[in-house]
Amino acid sequence: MNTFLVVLVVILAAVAIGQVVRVLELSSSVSGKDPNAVTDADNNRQGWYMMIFLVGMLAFFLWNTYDAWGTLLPKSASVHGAEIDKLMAISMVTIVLVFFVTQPLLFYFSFKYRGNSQRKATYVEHDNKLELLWTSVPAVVLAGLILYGLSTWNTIMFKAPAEDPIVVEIYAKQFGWNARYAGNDNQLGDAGVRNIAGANILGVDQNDSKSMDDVVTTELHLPVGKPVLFKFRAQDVIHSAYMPHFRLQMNCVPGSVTQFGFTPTVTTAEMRQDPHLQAKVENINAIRNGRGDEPYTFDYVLLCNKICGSAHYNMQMKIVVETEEEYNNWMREQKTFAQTL
Ligand SMILES: [Cu+2]
Repeated sequence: MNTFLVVLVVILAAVAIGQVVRVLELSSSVSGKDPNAVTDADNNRQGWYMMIFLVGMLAFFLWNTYDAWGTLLPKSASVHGAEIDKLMAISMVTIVLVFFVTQPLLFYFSFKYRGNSQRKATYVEHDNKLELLWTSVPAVVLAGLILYGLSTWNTIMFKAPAEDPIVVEIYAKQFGWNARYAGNDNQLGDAGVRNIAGANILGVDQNDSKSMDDVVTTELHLPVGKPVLFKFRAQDVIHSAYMPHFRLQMNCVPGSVTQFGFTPTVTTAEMRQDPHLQAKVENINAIRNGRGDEPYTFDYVLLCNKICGSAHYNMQMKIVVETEEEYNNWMREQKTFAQTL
């Protein structure tokens, strides 16, 4: 009933506005004026609307940036992450500077050269100098950003391999993650979907001697400051291993192995002391508290960043970055592949 009344009121309001406009048109035709003629007063009003919109838009941009600042990721927790953050910062500063120069000019010119019955527009057919300027300046700036991005990518992806990295397989399937550590020999045994049977959910090859000391886990533990080499595999569809706090993402593709080498620099315990992160966690817990949910404690997380099916949203694995001693203690408690057979 309420909806019906609202629709009725809207329709009647539209009819009423239509009638008022019609009356205005008729009255101006009686007095001999063209109802569609644009007057200087109309142009002035539209010009000032442009300026008001400009100020409102810039104010909204500044408020929005300020308001959302606390939801940004905390400082990077990996060596290469600092490079990615620098690239991101330089790109964003460039974009925002250009925004603050071009948008005010655009709106100000609309205002300054608004219609005026005393003034006639100049007809300009073509201007080579202007064309050259507004083509070459953005081209040079964009080429600079792209070259900088490519060189950052190259230094992260094609650096000399670290000596003796800890080799860990990250295994994706609908819908969950497993990690497989290479064990004492630091070499992963062969694996493939045809070997999947019973508890051997990763399809580790029992006939490969390198498999026996491998360790399959449901949590990812990493010692701080030690180089790690991830080998990514997928069982069914393409997934994407996303570890935002390390500024790391790599697709996991069925039938092939992708890899990424990096070094974590901040332990979970240290990251929990970061002021930016603490403010963020407080904000989350204020919301959770309002709903009567359990409080949240920060942990690094591995998420899937490829929409891979109905439970994609819940595909995550806890990551713990700890001291080498804590890592070794944890590793001693895990079962090797041979022990699970
Ligand atoms: Cu997935």
